[in-house]
Amino acid sequence: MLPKRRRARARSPGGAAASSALSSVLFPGVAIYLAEPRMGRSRRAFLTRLALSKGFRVLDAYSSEVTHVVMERTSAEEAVCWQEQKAAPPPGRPRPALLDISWFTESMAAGQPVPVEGRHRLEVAKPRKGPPNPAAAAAMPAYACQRSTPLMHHNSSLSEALETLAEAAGFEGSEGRLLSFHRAASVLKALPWPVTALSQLQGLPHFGEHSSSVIQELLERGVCEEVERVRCSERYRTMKLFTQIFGVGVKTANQWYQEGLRTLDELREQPQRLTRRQQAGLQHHLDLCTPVGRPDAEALQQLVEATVGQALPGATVTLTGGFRRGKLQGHDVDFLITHPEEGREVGLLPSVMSQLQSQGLVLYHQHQPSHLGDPGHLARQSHTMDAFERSLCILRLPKPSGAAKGADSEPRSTWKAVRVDLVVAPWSQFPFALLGWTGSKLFERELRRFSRKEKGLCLNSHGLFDPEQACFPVASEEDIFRHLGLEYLPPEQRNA
Ligand code: DCP
Ligand code: MG
Repeated sequence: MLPKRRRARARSPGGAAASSALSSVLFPGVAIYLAEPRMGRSRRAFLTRLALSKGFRVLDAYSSEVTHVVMERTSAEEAVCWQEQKAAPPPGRPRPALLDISWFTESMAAGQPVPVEGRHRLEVAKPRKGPPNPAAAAAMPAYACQRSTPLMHHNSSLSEALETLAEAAGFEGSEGRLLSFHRAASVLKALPWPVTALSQLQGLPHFGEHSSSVIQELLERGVCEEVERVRCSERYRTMKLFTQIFGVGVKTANQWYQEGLRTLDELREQPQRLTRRQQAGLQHHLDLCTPVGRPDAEALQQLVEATVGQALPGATVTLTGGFRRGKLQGHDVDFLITHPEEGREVGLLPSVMSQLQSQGLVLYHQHQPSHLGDPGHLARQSHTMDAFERSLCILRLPKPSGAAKGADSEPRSTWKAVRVDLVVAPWSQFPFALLGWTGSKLFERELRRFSRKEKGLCLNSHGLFDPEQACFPVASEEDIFRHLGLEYLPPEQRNA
């Protein structure tokens, strides 16, 4: 611990650097509050500057926005007492994690928030029999859009097990089971405390017999046999391998599996069977299955913004998808482009693409024209496809100089392939497009199901429509939540 702290201290910047870093929050899903009692004011100020300089958000006052409370030389009992004196968070929003300084120093050394583990928590020293607040279980709303789901939560290993079963069900085409497991996993993500006993699941929505028995086994034995069996199975591993290829869905992967294909090399031997997209996906597979980090997403944002700004001054580029929800990594980078004068965005994307191509940055792209003019398309209910013009690309992202050489001085590739989606929305539909492209996928499905079942309205990435297909006028995402009678959830609380 100490060496890490020393390293962190050695790297700490002066006051000027710290204040200039205030504007560049790299981890919007994380809001730190350094609790002072044992820390002392000057140490707190020092740690604040350090965190700000590394792109963390540090709040000066305790509020419902705080996600991580960090304490030093404080016992679990004291920490819990301290928190109980604070105002309870609004309904549906979890209490922040109470963490020892070790989480903070490790995160500073890593240059990003490290996952919260049991050893960081100040609660674990004082295990409880039931949930800290039994009313929380009863009050857990059924739809993911009615509750906050932060990126970092208290039940990762349990939710990951259920998500493996969800994924495996999806591979078998069993949509119902896929959704059941995903919904149960998502409830765990929203819980403000770690589940330590099966009884704590009582009263929680979406916990049927199957999901409950998986959790029971995990709590009692540390592993679940069914999950382990699935993870090791040839079927799951092959389907995962194939569906990770750009342009390959469950249907194609299953067909290949049924034909006895098992490896990427076997696919490469039959290029005539592959679409152009799949060929590009296989060609750049190694890069594409390496997660894209936030710095890469930001570099791409600058590139896309510069190109779009040159092609059409006044047009805006918004980073959406997982990165907007505060994720540190993603499988691709999603951008939404618009222009405040409706209609000006028409024709923009082809000129942006040819500009990128002339710079040699496009390894693959497929342009899909807009279907916004198709009759009846706008009010159609679909959780995946919208009618916006888009370009699904693989871009060539130059690596920062210095990254091009390995420790052994062997020259490495100076660039890497990254999946990028560029989507163009007309200004009037932009809030719906932004909401639809921010995700998570389950959050979107739940929001649309809530609109339909509870409000009798159809929500998609183009609008919110009443039964006569009239669209509600909106100017922001907040307006959409308001029309639906939902409390607004910022993107970093949509990690359902
Ligand atoms: N989306 C959509 N229509 C598509 C593709 C995606 O409406 N044809 C939505 C679903 C997601 C969001 O856009 O909510 C982003 O899709 P991704 O698949 O990129 O998902 P994430 O960005 O959340 O995940 P990752 O971090 O792995 O990229
Ligand atoms: Mg994405």
